Amino acid sequence: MRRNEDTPATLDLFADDAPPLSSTEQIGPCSFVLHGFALPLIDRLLPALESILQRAPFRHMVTPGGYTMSVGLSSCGQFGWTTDRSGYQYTPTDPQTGQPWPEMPLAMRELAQAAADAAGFADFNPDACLINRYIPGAKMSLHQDKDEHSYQWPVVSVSLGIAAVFLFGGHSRSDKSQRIPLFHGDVVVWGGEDRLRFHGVMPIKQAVHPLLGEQRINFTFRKAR
Ligand code: MD3
Ligand code: FE
Repeated sequence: MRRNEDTPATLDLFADDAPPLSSTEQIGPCSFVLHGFALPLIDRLLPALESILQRAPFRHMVTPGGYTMSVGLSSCGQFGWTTDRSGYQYTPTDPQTGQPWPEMPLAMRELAQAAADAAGFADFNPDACLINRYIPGAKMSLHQDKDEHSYQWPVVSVSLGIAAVFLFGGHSRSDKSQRIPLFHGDVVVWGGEDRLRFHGVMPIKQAVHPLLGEQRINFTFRKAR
């Protein structure tokens, strides 16, 4: 079976074009896809996610330009990423409850550190994890991640649930983007000269994942301060 746009996004381990269950693919000078890297931790990650969402449910934030994001957002860790009409910022509390963001669960911190290590970035200690929820049709337009105090640390992203096509662009918005399919359990590490590259997510295709249903969840670990 070929994995194409119309194929349900359950990972076919026997497809001719399937990545090996666990392997590293270099997609930029300082960027690596660690295929399946999160799978051994999945039994710890899903309950951790549930408990975060009880205290900080997904919400659709408004951009400074007045658009409501199609992606639902939550956060955990010392800082959470937020947007409203006044701009983007990392905040120590959830603006919806006034409470601190839920703590970053150990399984999540360990995963982010291990992935950064595996990609050659030692001592990554994220203080923020943005949690994005995509339902079919949701997308993220090309942008740069520029709200962190320092760009010396990598960003680690974990994909769970239905598949996505990630757009990995260049240093100008108009540079051509590579399309990189991301599946349940894939982890991507971006650092060094790739840290400020434009990136986005194509509209998510309808599919059902056996564990997560009709959704894609993405964790993005960062050092905000
Ligand atoms: C490449 N999220 O939340 S994670 C975001 O799949 C975001 O939800 C996407 O872009 C998602 O800001 C992609 C991957 C990612 C995050 C940061 C990057 C890729 C990056 C920074 C530089 C280059
Ligand atoms: Fe981003």
